[in-house]
Amino acid sequence: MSKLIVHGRATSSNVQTVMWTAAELGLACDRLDVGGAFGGNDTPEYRALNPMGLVPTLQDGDVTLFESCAILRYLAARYGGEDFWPSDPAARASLDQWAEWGKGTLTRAVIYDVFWVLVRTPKADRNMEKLAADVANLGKLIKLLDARLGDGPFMNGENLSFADIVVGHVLYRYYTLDFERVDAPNVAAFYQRLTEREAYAEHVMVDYSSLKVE
Ligand SMILES: N[C@@H](CCC(=O)N[C@@H](CS)C(=O)NCC(=O)O)C(=O)O
Repeated sequence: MSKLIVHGRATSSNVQTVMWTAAELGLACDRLDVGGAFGGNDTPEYRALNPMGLVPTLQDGDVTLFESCAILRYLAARYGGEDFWPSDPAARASLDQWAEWGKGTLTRAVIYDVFWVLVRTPKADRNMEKLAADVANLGKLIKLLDARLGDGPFMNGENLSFADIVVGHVLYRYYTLDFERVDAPNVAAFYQRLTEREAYAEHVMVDYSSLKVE
């Protein structure tokens, strides 16, 4: 098996999804700094790999893919074991519904509604009224996740699965941003378990201060 190549800067949460997955699956991987201040994602060569000009892009031998969650599912299906990517369609779908929710609903609420405002929007341009409503909505989502997680340890029981990656990758930002969080002991315990994993610490707990604008 050839080494994976991931194009994308370490500060991108979508790149983090892919890097964390590769590390959990024990896959050797070279990450290339592309996007953001590094640029390089708008060249014809890069667009031939990823027509959107976004990061991440994965190259695995002859396979080239964009969209972080499509990459995650590909790596999981190709290299993951039964716990990480259940072969039974019903068992997998019951996790996948939460993965889909993690990407489409929770990630949006954390990254676009809160992170972008508090980190990537100049103070003078922040709409604090909208932020308050979005934080309240995020609190409701976190409560739903809290109920789903129960006492864990992971969404599929004893071992990590692809769904934990999609849901868990945004929790580092959720817990390190400066805003008032709801009481959600199961989510807090889940996050604590993730922070104890080497792959999460290395690829997800990445300092994002270089993205901050005042
Ligand atoms: N739906 C895509 C979104 C990709 C995306 O928006 N990537 C951002 C970084 S998180 C990006 O490429 N931004 C431009 C840049 O970094 O130059 C995915 O999940 O891969």
